[in-house]
Amino acid sequence: MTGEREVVAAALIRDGRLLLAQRTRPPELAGLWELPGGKVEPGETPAAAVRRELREELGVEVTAGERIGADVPLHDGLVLRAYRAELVDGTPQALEHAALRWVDARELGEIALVDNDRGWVPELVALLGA
Ligand code: 9L3
Ligand code: MG
Repeated sequence: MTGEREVVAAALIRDGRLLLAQRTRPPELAGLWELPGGKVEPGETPAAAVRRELREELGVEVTAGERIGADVPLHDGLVLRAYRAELVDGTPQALEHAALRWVDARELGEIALVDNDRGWVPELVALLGA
């Protein structure tokens, strides 16, 4: 086996707020909030995966921008990486999540994030311009 499989997570920021999505699964993550995203498919670029995942999960068109924060090693040789995203078309809807929330820097510090996304909070707060 060569290489790791990547999971992308999108930092979609608008008017000083970050979009968070509340997971429904697996049971141990249900109810916790995350940056939306998912696994990069074989042969797919991370940027294309950001666009596809946000289309599937939120029903929006985005462009994927620069990486932010550190790599997060997951189970099974997966690595989680965060990318900025710009909304191009549509209004985010919770198509695969329990709910969505636009949070400011203060709210981001208080909400129950999935553990894997917690390390990005300082970078995200900086982007939110708190
Ligand atoms: N994951 C963690 N933080 C995130 C995302 C999008 C994903 N912001 C983890 C949860 C799963 C794995 O990555 O263990 C695959 O994600 P998904 O396909 O279940 O969304
Ligand atoms: Mg997902």
